[in-house]
Amino acid sequence: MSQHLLLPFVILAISPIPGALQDSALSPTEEEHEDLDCGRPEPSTRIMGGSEAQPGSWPWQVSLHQRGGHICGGSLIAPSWVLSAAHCFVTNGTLEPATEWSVLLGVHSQDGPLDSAHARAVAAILVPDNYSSVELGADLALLRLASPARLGPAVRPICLPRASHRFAHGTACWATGWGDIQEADPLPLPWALQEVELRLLGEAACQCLYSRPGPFNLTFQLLPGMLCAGYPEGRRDTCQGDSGGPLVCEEGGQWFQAGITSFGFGCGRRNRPGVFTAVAPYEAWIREQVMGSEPGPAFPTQSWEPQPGPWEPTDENCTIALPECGKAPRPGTWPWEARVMVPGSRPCHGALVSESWVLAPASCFLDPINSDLLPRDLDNWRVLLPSRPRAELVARFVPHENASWDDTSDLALLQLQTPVNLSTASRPVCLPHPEHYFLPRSRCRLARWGRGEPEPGPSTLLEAELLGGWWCHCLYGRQGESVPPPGDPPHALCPAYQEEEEAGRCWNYSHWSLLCQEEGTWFLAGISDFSSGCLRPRAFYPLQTHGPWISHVTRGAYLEDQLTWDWGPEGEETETQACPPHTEHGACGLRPEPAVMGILWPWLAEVHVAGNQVCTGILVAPGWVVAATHCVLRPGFTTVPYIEVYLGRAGASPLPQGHQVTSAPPLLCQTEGGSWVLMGMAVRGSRELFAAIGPEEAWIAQTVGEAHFLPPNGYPHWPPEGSDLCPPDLARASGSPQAALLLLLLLLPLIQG
Ligand code: 4AZ
Repeated sequence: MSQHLLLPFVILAISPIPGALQDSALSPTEEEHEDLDCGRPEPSTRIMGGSEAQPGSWPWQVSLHQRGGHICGGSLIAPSWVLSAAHCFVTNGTLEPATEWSVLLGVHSQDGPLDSAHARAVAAILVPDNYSSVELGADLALLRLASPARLGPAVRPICLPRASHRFAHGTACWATGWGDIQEADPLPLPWALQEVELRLLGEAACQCLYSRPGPFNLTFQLLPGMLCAGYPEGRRDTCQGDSGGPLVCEEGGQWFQAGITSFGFGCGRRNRPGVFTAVAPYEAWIREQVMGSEPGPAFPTQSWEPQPGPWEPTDENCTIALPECGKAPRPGTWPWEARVMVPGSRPCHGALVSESWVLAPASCFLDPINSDLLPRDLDNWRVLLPSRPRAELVARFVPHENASWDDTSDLALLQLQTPVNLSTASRPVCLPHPEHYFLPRSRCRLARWGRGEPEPGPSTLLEAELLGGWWCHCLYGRQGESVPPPGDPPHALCPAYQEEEEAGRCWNYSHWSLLCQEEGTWFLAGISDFSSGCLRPRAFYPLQTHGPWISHVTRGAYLEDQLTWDWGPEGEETETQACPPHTEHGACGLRPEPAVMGILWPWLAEVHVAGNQVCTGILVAPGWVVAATHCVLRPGFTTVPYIEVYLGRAGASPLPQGHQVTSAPPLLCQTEGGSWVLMGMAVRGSRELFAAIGPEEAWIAQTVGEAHFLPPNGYPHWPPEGSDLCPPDLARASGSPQAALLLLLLLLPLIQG
């Protein structure tokens, strides 16, 4: 609620104006009518995604104040009556005292002079007996004014529909109010009344949209007495602070109030139109409450039978709106890729986040010596977007206020002088809402960011898979760096990807952004800095905490709700866990240095995948080798690539140029009897945590037939801690990441190296 609207002038104006009753005498024109004239703004005059209204164009709109601030909207329906929403006045099941409230009439800007505005005290608030909460309906209230409003050009009542009144689906109606312009983004000064055109949605169409899991995975059952207005694609909507205000539709030159702003899931979200209390079904209740009041509200008869419009499908199967952001023809071809060119510096890579705004690291535009902003002659700045023939001009540069000292806020927004028409070649990337949860195992990609270098090898090197928050915390902790335990929102995102260190330098010792995919839609999930060097997994700063800042500045960035909710067999990763114990050399005391040349483990296999990648396999039977799935199957590929297996030479000979070595070492432990046992395969992105082989015993036995297993409970011998073998907690330590193993059937006589 917009409690922040503390208007000094209101404190003076809210007390009933002496002589208000006399002031309220109807104008001669209005006295001539038997019924109250309603729904006609002065003929001479004339929210989210809306615009400022013409002063006086919605003369029935009132502002309801409590303790000097605007809380809700309302509509004048008769000189002494205002219609609003019950939830504005009921807290924890208790109706607030009428004396706390005042009604501001004829107001446009709540910051400006009071010109045509006046205030009235509230004598009574009436709420239907069956109102309990917004989701259960009957969200309406009547306010009886302590003295009648003074009607005039800026203060007139709206017409109410009779119970039999039908508003055609698809009708363009208008909602008005002083509410937030986006979620958690209050209307800025001068607090001028906003209007937005919304289309009435049929009950079936609205229910269909709300039956699809959306924000917070929630669905909602629309009830009789509710109506929906808005658009499947969202973006235009009412928001917090608009509640109680009217949704009005014009019929034959007269405006009728079809709805009262009640609630919605967020504001302007896709497939989540605003929910309104339908006014027509409450004709009898309203008449009953205002009985005896002269003049009462007007319920004009509907002048025409609504015909189904051409837009209205006879059978309302619903059109779910799909995301407009984050669609890429193929990974790596990013339609949001923006290069910012500033004279005298190298191009800076950023991302298009709306039709008019590009997000990029602020550090591109900071003086590296003193962290001051570079001279800002925006005239010479240019932005290159994919498939746009000409460079875009830059109109505004907005760095994040913490950009120069906080790496997690190293962000700046650049406004283009001319908005781009979105197309398949140029479209924004989706940004996550603060409550977004990128599921472990999400498919991600690294993308160039800032002055980052391009990757030195094939683009498959940029593929990544997200680790769960706990693994991120545990793995990082082992490397002397701290990543806090998973939080909400998360503190870090850890993607596991391939990275080979070249001459002590890792290739991505550079800025990167992290794109993560959900249902084929790409989100800008995180950004990295240089500080983490070659540590694995690289921790990325989540971008979701910056969603509100980006929306606030851009007023139209594509924030998209979480699209994937399948937690997988391991369930939600929120309960407290403990990191597995580890020794100096890691969970199982593996030596960090590569195997000494010349020592050949007879079961080690070199698995060559698609001619350019090598990972380790283990011979478990004469015709079978076990390898980690992630070595062999690349994300997105459904077919098995061409694979060759070399035995008896693992690590012995140098690899041909251009081969990438995938880090997936097996974990071998020795039994008391001296035999070596394959205990696990390293999880992606780690050399220290292992997916246990044990749980896969049945699958391996069934597939291979002839593999040798330890007898039940035949655990290997565990030497004392500190030695180079496994600590007893291994079974627990290695059990959590899902084992992802692949058995390779060796078809041909083995190629001896
Ligand atoms: C509110 O909290 C509110 N987008 C009003 C309308 C909507 C959401 C919230 C609909 O007052």
